[in-house]
Amino acid sequence: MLTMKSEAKGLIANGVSFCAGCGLELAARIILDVLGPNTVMVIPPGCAALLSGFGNETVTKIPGFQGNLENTAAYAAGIKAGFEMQGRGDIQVLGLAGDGATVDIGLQSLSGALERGDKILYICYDNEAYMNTGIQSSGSTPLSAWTTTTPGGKPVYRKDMVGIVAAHKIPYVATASVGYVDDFRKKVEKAKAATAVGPAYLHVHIPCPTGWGNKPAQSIEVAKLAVQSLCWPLYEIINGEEYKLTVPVAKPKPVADYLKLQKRFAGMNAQRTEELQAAVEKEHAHLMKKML
Ligand SMILES: Cc1ncc(C[n+]2csc(CCOP(=O)(O)OP(=O)(O)O)c2C)c(N)n1
Ligand code: SF4
Ligand SMILES: [Mg+2]
Repeated sequence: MLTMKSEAKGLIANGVSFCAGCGLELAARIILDVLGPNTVMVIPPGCAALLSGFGNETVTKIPGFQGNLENTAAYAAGIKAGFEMQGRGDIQVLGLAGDGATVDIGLQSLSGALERGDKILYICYDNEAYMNTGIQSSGSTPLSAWTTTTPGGKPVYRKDMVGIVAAHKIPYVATASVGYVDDFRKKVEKAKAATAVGPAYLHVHIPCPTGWGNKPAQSIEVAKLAVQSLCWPLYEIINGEEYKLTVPVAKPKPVADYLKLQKRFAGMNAQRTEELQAAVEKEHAHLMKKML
């Protein structure tokens, strides 16, 4: 294969058209760097579809398939079954889907694959809304966040998607963040290994400057603050029962520090910020009771 000097070394070429400061681009580069070329990727509509490219051009140097919003996991499971029939079960099949495609619209398909024990790796990149179609609220949009469909701030709590997946008792589940790359890479490696036995699921938090209203240069700072303020705890769950915190936060920062870098929380007053702080602490305390 002829390689241009300017070409990216990884499995995603230069020139991909994500917005400046997009956490998804970094996440996708990390994921494919760890998984390697023996991978086939299924992507539903959403921002990750940019990896498929336009027309007859693509930035992704592995085989891939863009399906529907409803059934990423079903497509991935079918492709994996086909490879296994051909004696090529070593090929990693990755479903890379947004929060809307995972938490809401593709949930039924994902649940079926997890129940069946299909040996696929499913990664949800969570930008906390339907971004590609204009920032609509999803089941993963956090309490009080502005979106075009929650102009006064989201009035209800997000779904506990990681808890829903863990309830299927699959071999490996973890949260991750592009703000903690070493932790993220290790989890992709563990998830890859777990698919020798059954399904693996990662839920990675990715800042989206376009939808969150943070400065593109501050995306990594925002991702780190989500973890340090306990809004996005980093942990893993083995076989649905062994919980392990992978990035302990000794001195949590106020949730307000995380919110103030993002315009989507600009409409919050002091009372709502306090309510959110209390809700985050309560949820975190509940999670800590499950840790080993
Ligand atoms: C059943 C169905 N409903 C709506 C759409 C339109 N649509 C395409 S991409 C998208 C947004 C998906 O959001 P998410 O999965 O969170 O990915 P993101 O755009 O945030 O990357 C929507 C609603 C669709 N393709 N299929
Ligand atoms: S809208 Fe958000 S997730 Fe989509 S490409 Fe832009 S920054 Fe990335
Ligand atoms: Mg989304």
